[in-house]
Amino acid sequence: MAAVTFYSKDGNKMCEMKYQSIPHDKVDLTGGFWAGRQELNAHTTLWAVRERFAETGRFDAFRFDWREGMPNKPYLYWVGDVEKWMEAAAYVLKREKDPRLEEIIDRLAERIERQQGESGYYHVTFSALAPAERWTNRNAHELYAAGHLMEAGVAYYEATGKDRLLRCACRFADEIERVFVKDGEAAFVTPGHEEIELALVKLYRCTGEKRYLELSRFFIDQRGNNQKDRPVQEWWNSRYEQAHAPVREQDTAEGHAVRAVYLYSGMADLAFEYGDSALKEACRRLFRSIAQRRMYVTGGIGSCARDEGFTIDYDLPNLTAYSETCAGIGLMLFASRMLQLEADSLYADVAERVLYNAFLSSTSLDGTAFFYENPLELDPRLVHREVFAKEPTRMPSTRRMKVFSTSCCPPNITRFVASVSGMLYTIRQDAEVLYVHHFMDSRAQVEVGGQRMTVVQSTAYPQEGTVTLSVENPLVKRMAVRIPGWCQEWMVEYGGQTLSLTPEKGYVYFDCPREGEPVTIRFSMKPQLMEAHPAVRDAGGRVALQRGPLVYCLEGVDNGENLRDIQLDLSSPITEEFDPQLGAFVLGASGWRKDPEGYQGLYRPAGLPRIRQDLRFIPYYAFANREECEMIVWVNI
Ligand code: FUB
Ligand code: ZN
Repeated sequence: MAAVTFYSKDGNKMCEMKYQSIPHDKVDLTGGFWAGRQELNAHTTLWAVRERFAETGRFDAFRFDWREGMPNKPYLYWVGDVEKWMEAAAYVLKREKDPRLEEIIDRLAERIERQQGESGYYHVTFSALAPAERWTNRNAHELYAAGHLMEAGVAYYEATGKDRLLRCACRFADEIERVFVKDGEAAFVTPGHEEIELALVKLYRCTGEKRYLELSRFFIDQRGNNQKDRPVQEWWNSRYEQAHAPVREQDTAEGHAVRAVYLYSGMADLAFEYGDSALKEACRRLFRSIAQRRMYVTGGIGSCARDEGFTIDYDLPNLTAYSETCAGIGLMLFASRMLQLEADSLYADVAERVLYNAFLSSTSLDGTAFFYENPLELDPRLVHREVFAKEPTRMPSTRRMKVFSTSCCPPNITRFVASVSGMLYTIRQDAEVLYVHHFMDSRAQVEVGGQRMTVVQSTAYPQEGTVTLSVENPLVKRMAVRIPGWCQEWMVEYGGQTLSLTPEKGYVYFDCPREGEPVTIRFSMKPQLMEAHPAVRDAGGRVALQRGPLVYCLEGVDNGENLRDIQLDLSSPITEEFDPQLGAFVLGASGWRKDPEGYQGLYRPAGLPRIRQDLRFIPYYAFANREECEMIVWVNI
């Protein structure tokens, strides 16, 4: 049996078994839920983000002609926002030609090349407005923007074969190597906001230039390990940027959540490339710190708005949940990389939880507006309150917005949706096993030893739990299919028989089906009540409803005011009804609430009869698409 050719030459040298993702451009989404989302993303979301970015001056910033007194002063993150958009556009271009997109990117690439000058340095704020301040401020996002330039350059080259943007990225990487490694000229050693670490690995895999991989390792090894780096803000300690200890010694996910998961993704990449077991172990601990103690039932992470960060174990407040969209995306990136280090369904279970809940909720159903924060409870009365205190507790927005002043999330969403099919499969290094991590109606081309096998998934997941897998030209010995952590009943059928299988670390293994003889997997989608660990204060005495991977919520528009007062009747049957407008099942149940009649004031003796109420649950991802109203995930019992 031929082995898989790994991304890097070193990948094949490792003694521990490794797994490689089947890239998104080899996995076409052919129908169903995700093909629809990708279509909306390519034709609506990508352009909506482009228009908002144009209106707010983000594209013009690349002209370097902003002067004091003009509107739209270029801000530090802007270059990264546009570079993420370019990456998204490149992924769309991989699937369909669009000269308009190429024109936009080609123009930007020409400008970048021209403005880079001799040095290769590039940043819309510092190159044009404050050249003397280059590399003086660790929190200035220069390396973050460089990372996004690298990701965009690689994506555009792979989509079109045009290498101008990629060459710009390489020249910048060379300059960064000079400044940080060779000359040590910068006022700091590691970036305040991680991103460049994982981007340099991509640049290395694309160009084969080992110096880029080593530069990534330099930044990872130096974090929390040198005297020159200072906390990025005086009032934050070094946990904020994950520099409280050398990365191999870190046990808990700390600080700014987006920074953290971008770092951990880079660490996992390096563990893969170098076979670094200490890094891999640190990644395993950090992933479990998130998944087992610091993640919402929706998969959202980073519960505190003040520093956009993690706090302590089980501190997962609902109303003030931050759960930034980019943090959810970063967690999925981290999870996908962990699946290249070991076949454990924990990673895909977490990625799926984020994908169908905290990530999907970020985008309006029409694809044009976005949540930055994804809370688990909303009360417009609190969000809009006018109080005397200067800074009352921050409440997440009740409505999605078209653009933000810090608009990192929208382009991140569009690049992620455009490349989501890259999460579906990994193949074991010895090409013996193909792993199926996620279920989307799709057709994948898997290359093994110069030959090609096709894997077709037919499914209406996540609405229905049946997945049919067929293989053309089988080249692997076995397949391994994830049994989702939420699934209590499942079966695998082949050749008219139900196979007797026992999951190993969440996967069932069976012989690769012969051509023309599909395997059918059936997951029971029966709605389930979920409860949280007793230490999660805001879920105490409450349950959440889940059907398949989708977490549900109650909205005021269906269920009236004061959702916190509602009590679910656990003995009531849960009904399922397909709602064509939502494209999803809505769930019905019965409960009670206090009768508001008869209150003289705030309080009265308890024990008066409650009134019955029919309850209507919708998928969490669909909340806030109708009128502004309350929303709640964890419901009293
Ligand atoms: O700093 C760039 C982006 O802005 C971060 O990733 C987000 O969390 C927000 O702080
Ligand atoms: Zn964001």
